[in-house]
Amino acid sequence: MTLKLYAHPFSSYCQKALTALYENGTPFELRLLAHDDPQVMAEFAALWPIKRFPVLVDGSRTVTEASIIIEYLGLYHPGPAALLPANARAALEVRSMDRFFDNYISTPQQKIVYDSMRAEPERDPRAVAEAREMLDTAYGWLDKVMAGREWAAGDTFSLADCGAGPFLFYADWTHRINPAFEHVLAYRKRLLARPSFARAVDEARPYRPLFPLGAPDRD
Ligand SMILES: N[C@@H](CCC(=O)N[C@@H](CS)C(=O)NCC(=O)O)C(=O)O
Repeated sequence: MTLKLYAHPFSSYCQKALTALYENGTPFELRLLAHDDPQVMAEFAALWPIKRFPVLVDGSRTVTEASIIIEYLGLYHPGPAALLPANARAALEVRSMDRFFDNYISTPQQKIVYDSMRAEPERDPRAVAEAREMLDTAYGWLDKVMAGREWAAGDTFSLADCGAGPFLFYADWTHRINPAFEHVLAYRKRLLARPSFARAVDEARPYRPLFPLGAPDRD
């Protein structure tokens, strides 16, 4: 039975799951979440009332949360690239970096973007300032870590890199990475050159005008 991914190509969390699927050449059907397709939107809402995407459907099983989708794929549809090491101690480092990118890069980045989409009186400048501060702190911490690593958890591309690609991509568009953080910038470049993530970025190009802060003319 074909795997179905309810997703949108411009979404960072969907790109995280897509990168994992592309790393392993895993076949799937994209159920494109588009407001002019009420059938897909209704299927999605019925599957996951929380309405956050991506969502993976494998037969009668519904899998939510990008990290869990990637772990699920490794367990039930493994390919040549193990995105989570079999060794539990090595896996802990991968999961720890995955949490870092999710909580301290993506979460503040989304906060800034979502705030910009609100009407002026509903905006929260203090929360936005804190989110920008968090991004600067996170970039600084990551710069030290990446000084000695090729990929997020070491020498091998992993689950953590699947999230790092889209999250650093949009974080830099949202709150520019200071050029002094050369290791973060070099890592972001390596991610953009990785064929799996490069494909996700290319597929999302037509949607760049949707970026609420205005997409920069790069990447
Ligand atoms: N914790 C979820 C987060 C997913 C998420 O925030 N997805 C965004 C798209 S990038 C979304 O569903 N946005 C819709 C909304 O906020 O209403 C995961 O890891 O998959």
